[in-house]
Amino acid sequence: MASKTALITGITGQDGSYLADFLLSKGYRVVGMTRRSSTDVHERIRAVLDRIEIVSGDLLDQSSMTSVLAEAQPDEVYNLAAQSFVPASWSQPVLTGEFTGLGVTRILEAIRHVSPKIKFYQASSSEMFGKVVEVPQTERTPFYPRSPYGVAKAYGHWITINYRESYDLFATSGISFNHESPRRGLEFVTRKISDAVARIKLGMLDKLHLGNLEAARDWGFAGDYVRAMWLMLQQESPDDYVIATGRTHKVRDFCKLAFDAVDLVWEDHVVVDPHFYRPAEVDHLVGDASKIRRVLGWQPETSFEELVEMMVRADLDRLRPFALV
Ligand code: NDP
Ligand code: GDR
Repeated sequence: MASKTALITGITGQDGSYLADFLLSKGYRVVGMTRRSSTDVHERIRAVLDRIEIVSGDLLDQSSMTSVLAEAQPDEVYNLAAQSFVPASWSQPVLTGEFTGLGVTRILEAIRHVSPKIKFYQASSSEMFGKVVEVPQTERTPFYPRSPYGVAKAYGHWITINYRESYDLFATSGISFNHESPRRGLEFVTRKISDAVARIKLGMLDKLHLGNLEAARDWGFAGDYVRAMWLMLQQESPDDYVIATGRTHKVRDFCKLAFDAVDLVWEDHVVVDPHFYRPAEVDHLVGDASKIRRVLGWQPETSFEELVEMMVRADLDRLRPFALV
């Protein structure tokens, strides 16, 4: 059987890089869409660059989306591209709506016109639950987003369902809770902590400034979550699934484990800085992933403790060559 072709938007991001690794291991032809940049943005996919194809397109540009699909002729499209940093969505609310919300419609329109047989995955988010209406959250929990990002994702989620129902597209939405890795962007709290812990251990930094230490999240490992995305597109019919571990931890728990991993005491180094507080916080986000466990047989394989350890070790290895001592 000929190998399948997957198009990944957001391939230069955390999830895009793990998904590219995963699909290559399954024998896929992988095409990644990137937007033009004056600098090199391929750091996370450097190891696989010679095994994937890169095409140029932007979620803001309808005709580029159509051209990318016509050129790549994919069987599956994974829409991972977005403005994904929640605080930036307050400073750039309109742009976030354009990328993260309307961008989904642009891809769906391109699919409808170029090849309606394409299977489509939309990266929806637990941020849609925001000021939660029930705990834990399932596929049927009503949304109450608390940031322009969450509002844009809710639009992307519903337009995916609307195109499935209106045009009979194989369009699915994975409602992912937070997932992290050594490839996580440095501005997100987990990576900010693991990077700082490594710097402090290596004598390159003394203090780590954080915002709300009581904030809690359902944190999993990105490598486990891209497997769930793929599984969703291997089914007979499209459906939506919550992807989560079902366990939450506070930012202070992450700090403690991360500093423990290098035999340091977190209270000696962490400074609470109101600068990192948000205009509105989300409440008790914790996912009920029983549907994806039951229907697709998916479950996370990496524990919270293993994740923290993995991230701290990776940052230590990365930074050690730059340490003075
Ligand atoms: P990242 O921020 O690491 O990656 C985002 C990607 O989107 C980058 O490749 C970026 O490209 C690309 N991008 C941004 N704007 C555009 C645009 N206008 N046109 C084309 N590409 C663009 O995110 P993650 O990998 O962590 O997340 C992947 C997706 O999953 C996102 O949609 C995110 O909102 C969603 N999500 C993530 C969760 C998580 O915990 N990680 C949880 C729930 C949902 P560039 O390199 O050029 O900036
Ligand atoms: P989140 O991730 O907003 O959940 O969005 P982030 O890691 O930014 O924040 C998690 C929680 O940590 C608290 N926090 C801090 N956050 C940051 N970034 N920096 C700090 O210094 C800090 N101190 C405390 C925050 O207040 C927050 O409560 C991620 C993104 O990947 C989204 O794209 C995705 O949709 C959701 O996860 C699910």
